[in-house]
Amino acid sequence: MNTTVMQLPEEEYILPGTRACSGCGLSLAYRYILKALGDKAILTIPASCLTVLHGLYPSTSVRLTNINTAFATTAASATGIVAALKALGKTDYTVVGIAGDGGTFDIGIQALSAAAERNTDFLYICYDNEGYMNTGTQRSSATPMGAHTTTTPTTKIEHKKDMLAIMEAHGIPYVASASPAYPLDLFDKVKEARTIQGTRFIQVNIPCAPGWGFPTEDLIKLGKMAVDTAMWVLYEVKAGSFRLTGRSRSIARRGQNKPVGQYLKLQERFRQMTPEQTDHLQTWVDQRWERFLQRHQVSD
Ligand SMILES: Cc1ncc(C[n+]2csc(CCOP(=O)(O)OP(=O)(O)O)c2C)c(N)n1
Ligand code: SF4
Repeated sequence: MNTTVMQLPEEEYILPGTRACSGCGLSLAYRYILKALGDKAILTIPASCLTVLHGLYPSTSVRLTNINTAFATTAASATGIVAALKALGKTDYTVVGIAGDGGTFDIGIQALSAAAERNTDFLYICYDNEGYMNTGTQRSSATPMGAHTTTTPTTKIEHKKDMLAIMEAHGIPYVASASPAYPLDLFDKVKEARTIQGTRFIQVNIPCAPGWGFPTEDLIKLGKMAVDTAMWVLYEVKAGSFRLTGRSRSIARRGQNKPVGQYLKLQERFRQMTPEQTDHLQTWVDQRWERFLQRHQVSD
């Protein structure tokens, strides 16, 4: 699939006026995710910025059926919805669990791993703003090394957990990374995932102005710089076959990643990083990129 802007559905599923911050990367990503899902989707969402975006009962800003579930239970809740639809003989719905990185990498991982191990027929989307943003920017295991958060006041020491690799290791049929800075790539991946049976996992990078410390108008610049520096790599693994996609694919073919320092300097959260920490992060990124390149060449 290579959808063009002109081919995007005109239907909007987010109504004007939400409770998300202005310039929220999640709002933008969600708009394209819902366009790709269409109206035959049932969502289940735990406590997060996304429940805030959806609004307070009895009003909502989203035109799809949604269950607000407990923090640890997104994938368990999705499993229940899948079973209920099966019992009712309804086969035309896509069941979608959507959670933040805290609700995925940390507190929701047990239910998610269990559902993936059973190859439950649902799509799980992790929107990864690299912290517990809804409750005031605490660190999660998705927070990158060197970032200041309210629970890492002298910066985080550990590197970001590789959740995509963990999900791939479950042997599920579809795993992909995406970014709202590349909305057509994101749209195509969600559309592709819809057509596949079994557990599908997509992780979307979400630049978050208040949590990361950048001016709201720089949202797309941040998303693009994350990919240009390989802090975020666009790829998919379909039925075990790996390929870089979009901008990451172009860089692999005829380009070079920008130094991570260019990405770090755009954000307040990295202000305390020492030159040694930056070098350390660059080495980590370079080694990871090299592994991606090797997989890409083997599969290309
Ligand atoms: C069991 C439980 N613990 C803590 C909370 C409080 N809480 C609500 S949202 C949230 C942060 C969610 O972080 P994440 O999943 O990364 O989503 P984001 O807020 O970044 O969108 C927390 C800690 C809760 N609702 N339930
Ligand atoms: S804190 Fe970040 S992710 Fe959450 S609504 Fe605000 S901009 Fe969006």
